Amino acid sequence: MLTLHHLENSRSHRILWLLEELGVPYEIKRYARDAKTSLAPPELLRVHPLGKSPVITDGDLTIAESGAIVEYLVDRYGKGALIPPPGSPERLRYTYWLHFAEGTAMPPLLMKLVFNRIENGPMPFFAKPIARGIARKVKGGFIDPNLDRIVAYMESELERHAWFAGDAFTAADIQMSFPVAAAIIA
Ligand SMILES: N[C@@H](CCC(=O)N[C@@H](CS)C(=O)NCC(=O)O)C(=O)O
Repeated sequence: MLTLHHLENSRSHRILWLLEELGVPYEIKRYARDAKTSLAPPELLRVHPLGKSPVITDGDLTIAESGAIVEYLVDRYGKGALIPPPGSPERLRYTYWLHFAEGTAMPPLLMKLVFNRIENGPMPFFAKPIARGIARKVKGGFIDPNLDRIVAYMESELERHAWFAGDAFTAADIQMSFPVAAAIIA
């Protein structure tokens, strides 16, 4: 039985969604984040050396990295579903957005989360003005302009096509759902 090692409030939701779309039987093992640090619990380190989620186990295989998991599931269980035909322009767009999600969109979104925490998190009063000054400078000078461009690009592409890869819903839309949701609250 395929097992999804699922961390609450995480990228793992995409894999849950994909498994449901594909109708693959699976079991789910849930992990809670540390209440203070939001980090994954150490039990996940027993599944994969990086201790992050999503990660799946399927027979002897352990597969981490959501893009790799999406590729594996679509290839192994999809029977051609949720992926455009090989050689089509849509297939190239599918591959592009599958990688774009973690390669281009998530890094500045994660940086924004970290610098928001630095700006608003608790710290000794004398360090606050310095920390806030640095956080605002990094956000204003680097993170926000990058994010604005990324979001404008995603929007312009979705004005031209109903879905990221073209006219049909694919696994690339599932992969892109996390950065889209993160961009809304960033
Ligand atoms: N690029 C990886 C990122 C994996 C990742 O960072 N997952 C986060 C959850 S969204 C995590 O496990 N965080 C907890 C931790 O780092 O302790 C992927 O797409 O699978």
